[in-house]
Amino acid sequence: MSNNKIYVTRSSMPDMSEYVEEIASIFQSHLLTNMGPKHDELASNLTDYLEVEHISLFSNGHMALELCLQALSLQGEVITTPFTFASTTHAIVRSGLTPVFCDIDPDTYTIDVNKIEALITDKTCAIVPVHVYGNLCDTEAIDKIAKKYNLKVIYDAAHAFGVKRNGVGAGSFGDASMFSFHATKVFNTVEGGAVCYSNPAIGDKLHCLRNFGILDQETVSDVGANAKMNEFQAAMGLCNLRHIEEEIAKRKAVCDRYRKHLENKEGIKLCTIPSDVTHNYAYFPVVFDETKLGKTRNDIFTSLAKENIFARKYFYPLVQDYDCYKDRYSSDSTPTAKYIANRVLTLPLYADLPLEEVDRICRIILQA
Ligand code: T4K
Repeated sequence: MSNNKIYVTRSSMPDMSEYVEEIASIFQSHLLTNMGPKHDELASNLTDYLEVEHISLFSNGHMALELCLQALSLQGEVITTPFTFASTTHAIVRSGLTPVFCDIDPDTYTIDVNKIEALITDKTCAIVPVHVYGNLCDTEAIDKIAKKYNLKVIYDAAHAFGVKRNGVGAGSFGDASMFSFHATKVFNTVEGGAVCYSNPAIGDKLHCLRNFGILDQETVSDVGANAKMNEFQAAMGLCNLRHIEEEIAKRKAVCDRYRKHLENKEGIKLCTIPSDVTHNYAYFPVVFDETKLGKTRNDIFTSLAKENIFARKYFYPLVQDYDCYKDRYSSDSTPTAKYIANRVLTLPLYADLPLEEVDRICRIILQA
């Protein structure tokens, strides 16, 4: 057994010297936070990179999503999926809204657009779909439904940094999209997040909400929070953004290697990337069918862990089964999500994961 522990991911970081150079001016200016020059430079660079009209930066993705829901002054029910990280549902609930869970598509694991309309009531105000693993939702179908029923659409694009369909970036769909820049993401600012939108009025509200609802020194208009991205976070972002193409290319090489070993194997299902999509290779999810393999996902998880390889069951359990929600919801209402959550493993994936380790991981999986 190798003593080297391999985790599901490992944060990408610039050379220390690059970061030190980037933060030198912060030591001169003593401007550490509250939308300083690094923050503004990063916002501008990200607007260009993501090809979006407007962007607001936040201390983390969760606060970005939560404050975005508040900025849109929503009330009532929000249709979303349970196959996601805790943040998506928590942001809805913490904003005083009621999540209504829709099942997922069996191939992309994003919201099943054929099941949305049946969940719409006179209380529905919005849809919060998730581009899970960087797989884009069926944005066209969602758009049609939203227009028909006059609903807002806020995408949880936490995983979709840099993903495009037909050249259109993930930040351009719906009323707004939230990205996460957490340490575990394709692009990180240590912690961080953003909301992209085309209506500048959303930006005015977001800027106010992320800074305690303060409009100016003598006016507090909203019950806001503190969700500002600080200068050291922004500096990390400026460095990491310079290397983003190399980061994504290296991740692609890791994914290609996984595919070479695991594609077309009985009982093993991989996500396919549509030809019109430019992906970011954020995650490598694999669904294991125990009826064909004779082994469960948990058996494979354990076989890997015995070799110091720590894959993750993203996203198990489903949100409805969390202690804080299970009294109100049942995961039986979303059978496809339940099926996938019980069988999926996301395999280790990061830019500098040696390809020989990918070979070893696949050997263990195939032997199991
Ligand atoms: N929506 C969705 C769909 C999301 O997936 C997330 C976050 C959000 C919203 C909210 O965005 P943020 O508020 O986080 O910006 C991790 C991340 O903490 C979380 O950001 C992410 N989703 C989620 C899918 O994964 P955990 O609890 O699994 O993290 P943890 O600490 O177990 O880390 C996983 C592995 O990453 C570690 O084994 C090693 C590696 N790692 C971790 C950290 C913290 C590093 O290499 N460096 C690090 O600094 O949630």
